Amino acid sequence: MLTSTTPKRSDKPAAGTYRLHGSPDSANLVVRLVLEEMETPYQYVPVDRLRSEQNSEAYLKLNPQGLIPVLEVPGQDAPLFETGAILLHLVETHGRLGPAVGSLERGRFLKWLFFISNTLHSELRISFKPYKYVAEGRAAEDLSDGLILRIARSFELLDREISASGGPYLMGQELTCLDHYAACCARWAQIYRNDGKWAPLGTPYLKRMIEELEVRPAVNRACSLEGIKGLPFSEPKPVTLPGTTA
Ligand SMILES: N[C@@H](CCC(=O)N[C@@H](CS)C(=O)NCC(=O)O)C(=O)O
Repeated sequence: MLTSTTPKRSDKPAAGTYRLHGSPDSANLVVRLVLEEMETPYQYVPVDRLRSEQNSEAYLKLNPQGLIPVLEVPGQDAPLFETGAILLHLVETHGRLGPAVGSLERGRFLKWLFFISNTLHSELRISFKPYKYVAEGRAAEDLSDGLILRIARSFELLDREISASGGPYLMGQELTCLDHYAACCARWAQIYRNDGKWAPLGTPYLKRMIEELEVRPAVNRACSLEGIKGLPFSEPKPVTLPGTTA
């Protein structure tokens, strides 16, 4: 639930209010989906990627990696970065969108959260910007193409897990933050640099899951705040606002 927009970065966080730093359709989308799903108030602080604001002195104090998102959390002694860590913190704080510590399903939830964050999301990022790792040109194209095969395999594993859990979600009947995170990865895998190289056609359980998510009011709210039009996960279109992931 968005409370206000464009506060200055130097403002102190209002008591009890999260501050989400992001840019349209960047990894902050995952955090925004979860905050909207939890109906938790937050302020959104835009980071202008066109002006490389994520590398400004002020932003590097929030995340020394110069990466989006950051969530400032009242009551914590430092801003949070890393999407997976932010999700885990929100789940634990609000007792929603993930099984409780000590529950039977907790380990299963954790392993898929770390899988999405460490493997799927990481490989997607590298496939988008291979030139950060190898020379631009043939080597970069080969790296990106190789990763797309691995990413397709990761989506197959998620598909199998949804099937094994009985669906419609990764953890079975309960919606968790895993579903929002996986759906965003499916979105990004279909657009941006890898356009046309992967589609959720061979993963019917995953496809059905992302279609279920698309009709949720929280998803509609989050996507419209990110400038995402149409069906965000099953028929994604790149955002055309300045400062997007592309
Ligand atoms: N491991 C990080 C990855 C975050 C990430 O890759 N953020 C991208 C936007 S989607 C970013 O900030 N890119 C800016 C840059 O590379 O300069 C996380 O999970 O939060």
